[in-house]
Amino acid sequence: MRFSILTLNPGFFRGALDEGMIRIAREKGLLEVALVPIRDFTDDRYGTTDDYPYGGGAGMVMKAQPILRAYESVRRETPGKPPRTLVTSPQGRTLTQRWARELAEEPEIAVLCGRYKGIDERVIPLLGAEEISIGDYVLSGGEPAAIVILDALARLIPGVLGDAESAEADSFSEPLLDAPVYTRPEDIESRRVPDVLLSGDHERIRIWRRREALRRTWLKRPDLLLGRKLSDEDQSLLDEIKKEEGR
Ligand code: 9D3
Repeated sequence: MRFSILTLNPGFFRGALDEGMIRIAREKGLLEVALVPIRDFTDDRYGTTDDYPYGGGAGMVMKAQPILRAYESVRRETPGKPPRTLVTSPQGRTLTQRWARELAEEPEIAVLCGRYKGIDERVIPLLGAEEISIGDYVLSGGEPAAIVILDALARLIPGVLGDAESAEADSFSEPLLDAPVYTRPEDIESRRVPDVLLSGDHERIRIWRRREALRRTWLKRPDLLLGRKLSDEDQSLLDEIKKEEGR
């Protein structure tokens, strides 16, 4: 996948691109990230990227021209089919795991990071872009959203994760919270690791983990269980949990 980031603030991404899953995907040659500094595509000597909003009001608006020129430079890099183009925006459709899985299949994505009060509205249809939000809280701009999107997609690109991890990643299509995990030592200020995890009985451990995953989901994210068909095993584990939790 080629992932182009059009931004007024390329410095934001340095570091993030060289760590974690994004770095692994890049090192494996499965992901290429291109930072496109919008300021490089301004046409006046001051490098003006924003201007006052028509109709007045507070805040500045990102100008269309530098963005359109930056986008043309992306198109020149990989002629052919246009990239799937996203614009970060609080007005966007919220990124979900389902949408991330779909986007991870694209060979080329361009993300335009919004800043200031917003982007000249005409840019969106001109780029054939989809607006994307990462959730209902206020960021100061689209750059952190672009990193979140890239991280979510990078780990879904085929070959980035090992087989075991990919199998686990798939199981988000079956969204349950994780069971608690522990590592050494066995005792920390009298808080002990649950005995079952030290038992070596893999079947008991599997069932315990499943029960605790269901318990946490039931207690912390009951919305994830609503309208979901449970296996007979899950249903009887959940019945036990409800009894234990007195609900
Ligand atoms: C709808 C919010 N606006 C009300 C006046 C103000 C505003 C808040 C935050 C305008 C721009 C921004 C900057 N946010 C983003 O660019 C952004 C964002 C976010 O704030 N939350 C979640 N996802 C995203 S993607 C881009």
